[in-house]
Amino acid sequence: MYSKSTNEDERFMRRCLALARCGAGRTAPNPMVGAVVVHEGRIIGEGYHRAFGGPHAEVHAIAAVRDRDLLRRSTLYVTLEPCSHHGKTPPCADLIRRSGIPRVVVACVDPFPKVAGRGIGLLREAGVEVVVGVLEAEARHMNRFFLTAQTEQRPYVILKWAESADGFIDAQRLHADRPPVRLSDERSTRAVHSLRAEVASILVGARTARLDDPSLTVRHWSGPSPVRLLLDRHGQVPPTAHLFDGRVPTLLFTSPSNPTTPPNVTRIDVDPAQPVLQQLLQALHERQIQSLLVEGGAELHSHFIREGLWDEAHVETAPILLRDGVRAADLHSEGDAVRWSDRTDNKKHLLTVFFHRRQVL
Ligand code: AOF
Ligand code: ZN
Repeated sequence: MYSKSTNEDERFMRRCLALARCGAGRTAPNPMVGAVVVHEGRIIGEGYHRAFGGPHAEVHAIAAVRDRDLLRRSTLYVTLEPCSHHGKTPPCADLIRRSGIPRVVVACVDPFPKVAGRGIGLLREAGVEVVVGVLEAEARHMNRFFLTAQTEQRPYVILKWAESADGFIDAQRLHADRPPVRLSDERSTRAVHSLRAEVASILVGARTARLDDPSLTVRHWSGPSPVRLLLDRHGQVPPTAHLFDGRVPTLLFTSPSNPTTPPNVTRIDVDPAQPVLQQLLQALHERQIQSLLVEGGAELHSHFIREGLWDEAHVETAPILLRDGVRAADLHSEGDAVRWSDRTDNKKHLLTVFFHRRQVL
């Protein structure tokens, strides 16, 4: 049974999306999910998935309804298809069926293999009217890390770099003796740190680790620091680097021929004869790491772009002339972005976001 959504459906789904976001940072590797129960245009129960392993959004929303008789005349709104499997919790589709709720509005189907349409199927078989696709784009964007892990079997990859007004990055490649030029300002640094707080892992290459000695922690924003990743096939980064300070877990991707292992790392040997980035993404996927922020350098970015292994790029353009370095335009053209949007945050910095062709949006 397919029926149409209404403006009212969108209004209540928007509330579900806001509720879902309350779980941000605590649900991974599970999705963020929000739900409301509506009776005659009024919300009578709401809830969200609060933390990994805990009750699902639908359970909280239905439990919050005081007058249980109203359930038989209510609509349940939920940002993700209700589950049909026995996981850490029993199936929500069963709970909904038993509660007598006659109508369910869902934002997007759950591609998780144990669910994948079965939740909706169970409800329809039980005679529940199910509407799918209300504010679907918003719901998919919110859970793009979770969804990419399910459909692509790899983490969602975000590339991030800053370039000069004349289109260069990494001037140190040519002038290793010069001190690094700071392209970011206070405001864009905060934006980067807020992005760091959202992702599960951050990667840099050996060159960047050596020249910039980054900590890759979240300092100018609140939130947990992601797992740090270093790709250093030949062991070029000194053991005194910040990445090895033990303050946040670090995974080192290197080759078996590298004789040294720096302190405070989990070492993962990659086969140099096989595609390295694919091995790296596979290792992250196995650890249920669903998002990766690549912070450079230029060579690492262009590898991800050339292999089509990215989903989103955050490019900051600074009002500085570098005059030489690696041409950022090379990354742009390799990126072959199909959709882009930009916004001027202030007169100085232009933050540009590209989306990859295989976007999950
Ligand atoms: C959630 N929260 O609100 C919904 C989810 O191991 P379990 O039992 O928690 O099941 C996890 C799966 O259930 C998850 O991957 C997703 O497919 C589905 N729906 N999960 O954690 C929720 N509705
Ligand atoms: Zn569930």
